[in-house]
Amino acid sequence: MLKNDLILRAARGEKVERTPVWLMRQAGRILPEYRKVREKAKDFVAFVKNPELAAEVTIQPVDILGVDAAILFSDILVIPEAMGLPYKMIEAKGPYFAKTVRTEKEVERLRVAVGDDLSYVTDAIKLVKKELNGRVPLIGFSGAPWTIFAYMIEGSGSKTFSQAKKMLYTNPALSHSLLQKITDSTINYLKAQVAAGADLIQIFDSWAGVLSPEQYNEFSLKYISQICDALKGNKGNKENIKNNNPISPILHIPSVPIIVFAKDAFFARKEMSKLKCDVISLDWTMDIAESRSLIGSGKTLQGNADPCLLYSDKSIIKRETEKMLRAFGSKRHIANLGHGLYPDIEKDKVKFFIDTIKEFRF
Ligand code: 1CP
Repeated sequence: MLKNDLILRAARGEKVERTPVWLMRQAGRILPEYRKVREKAKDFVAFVKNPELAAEVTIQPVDILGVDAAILFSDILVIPEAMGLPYKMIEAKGPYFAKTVRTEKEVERLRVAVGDDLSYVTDAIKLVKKELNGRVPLIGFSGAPWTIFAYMIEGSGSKTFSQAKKMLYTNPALSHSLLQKITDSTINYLKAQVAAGADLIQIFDSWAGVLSPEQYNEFSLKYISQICDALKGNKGNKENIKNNNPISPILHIPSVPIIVFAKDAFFARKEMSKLKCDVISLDWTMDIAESRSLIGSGKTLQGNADPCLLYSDKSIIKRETEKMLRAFGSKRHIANLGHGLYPDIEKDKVKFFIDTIKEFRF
């Protein structure tokens, strides 16, 4: 039993006493305590693969910042690695893949990941759940297939992801077959996370904003939709079994709330309202009232303060945070930032932002 289930209730549209809050990248470099644990691992990938260390930094923001949920410390890039494309995290630069995928042969060679390939993640989830002992829910996550595809083709981060987009234009059939392999892997992975104890799931589509609305429907939303369907009611599962797809046959996992975060995809908000997800996460460029009217009242909204707000004085943080809470209203809102915390934001300001939300009453 969870002692604090505010986020789960808010996600399902049930009554809450106050707006719940957690922050993207709360388990990260803004905490000196995180940096200390990180030093114990050889590098970022070794850190992610160590369930004890991953569990420790997952719980830190619950103890130190007082957030209403933990998010598993891991990375979206564990999926390419499980499919056969290992990555490195280069300090101050970001991810780097020695091998990328550009040809039919290279797509064929990739495997569909199954839950067991990522047992270091499910082991970390089990440790976190034990250690949390019901204090707050645990959020599991994955990248959206498009965002994972973008890293696998590009081989690193990019401002434009022009190589990944080039593949969409020059070989849409190959693009679809790679996206399908990533989607099947992601479904297996998320099911394993839920089976291990994740209480809700967030899908990060960090590079949604480089696509046109039409491309977004065809190359991203279609696959996010398959993931939502497979996690809810196992519809995708039955279809996959019928079509002999290599999807893992875990049929009985609880149906957990799903949050979809598509950064910069202001153009897709109406389409996203048709997904079988419970929560849509907004970035700070998306007007709150307009988003509510496009998405309707059937979903919870999450977000959407600009992380840079947390560089300001406390009086401004308080004023802007309360303005945001009023704009979302008392129903169906989970407070968060519009994207992850930046590493140089002061921990004290982050705590102040969280406390402002927790103390606010309508
Ligand atoms: O050494 C470090 O500490 C590196 C910083 C770091 C951290 C703390 C990276 C490198 N990843 C993470 C953890 C992480 N990544 C979490 C943990 C939980 C939490 O939010 O607290 C999560 C959810 C992610 C997800 C992730 N990784 C995304 C999606 C969210 C987003 O930020 O848009 C993406 C795009 C990545 C790739 C990635 N990992 C790390 C970096 C620097 C990047 C982005 C690189 C780029 O610019 O393309």
